[in-house]
Amino acid sequence: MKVLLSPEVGLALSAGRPVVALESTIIAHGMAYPANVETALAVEEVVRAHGVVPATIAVMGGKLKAGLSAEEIELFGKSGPGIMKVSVRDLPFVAGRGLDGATTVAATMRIAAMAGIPVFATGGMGGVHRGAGETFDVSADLTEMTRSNVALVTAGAKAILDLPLTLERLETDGVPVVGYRTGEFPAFYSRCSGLKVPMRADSAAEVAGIMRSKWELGLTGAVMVANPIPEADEIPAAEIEPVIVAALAEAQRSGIFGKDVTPFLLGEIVKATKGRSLRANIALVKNNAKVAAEIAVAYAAG
Ligand code: PSU
Ligand code: MN
Repeated sequence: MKVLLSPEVGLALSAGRPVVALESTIIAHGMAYPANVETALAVEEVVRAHGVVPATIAVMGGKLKAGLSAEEIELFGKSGPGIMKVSVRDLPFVAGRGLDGATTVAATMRIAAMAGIPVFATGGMGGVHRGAGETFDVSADLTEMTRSNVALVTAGAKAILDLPLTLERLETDGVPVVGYRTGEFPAFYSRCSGLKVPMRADSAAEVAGIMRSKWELGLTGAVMVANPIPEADEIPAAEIEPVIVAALAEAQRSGIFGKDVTPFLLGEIVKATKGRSLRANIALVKNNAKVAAEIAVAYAAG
């Protein structure tokens, strides 16, 4: 099955010009309307400001699409949870049934790799959930990191997760975790987690070099670029941690499990912080888009 490219994305790819992939679960399930649509459009503008073409990825009418129009982004944002959250395991279902789907990091990575888009910006990727020893809840984002040749720019991993176990899993899976201008693994809302990254890069060109080397070595899978939230927008870990603990308890009380866990927790945290976590989330996504655009330029320059 081929990926349906928008004319702009198709032209850029065939000319070897830089493109950055963006996901759609964050639009439909990660934020509420209208902040979700405003953020998605603003993130595309950040990418364009670097002379790079944004390719927001989703499934529409069963077709895998790279490059959505503003109207299509509006549709995903307005429909919100009414659109299916589609990870890799769900792709055959939405494609086979001709349905719409908002793609997670995992599904977006796969479609980006199929389309030949080597750089992808998200907010914070999924990982090993707290209590995974009991629930087995480990995001398919991690599995896909071993399969798709894409550099993923992410603000570490979401603080709602078990970050030490997430890093252990990435090590086992052979995924380079590159701290971008930092020696510390960022924790989504916070710049610091108390955990070290195994390697760092201080420029987009250095990241591009690591990507090229990984794939020239014949190693399959992603390079993770761990990019901390800007200082002005961060919520210190000590402040957000009790909010996360309360949200996790509420999820358990409400019997939330499976794919609903992450959207539920993010929503609870926005309510409890009166929107401060939403502002942090928006700031870190834009910051990831900026770094992704710089990496895409450096990678395309070869
Ligand atoms: N980053 C954000 N907000 C989000 C996500 C990432 O700032 O909502 C989404 C991504 O689509 C990611 C998903 O793949 O959360 C993780 O979901 P799960 O834990 O169910 O794998
Ligand atoms: Mn899960």
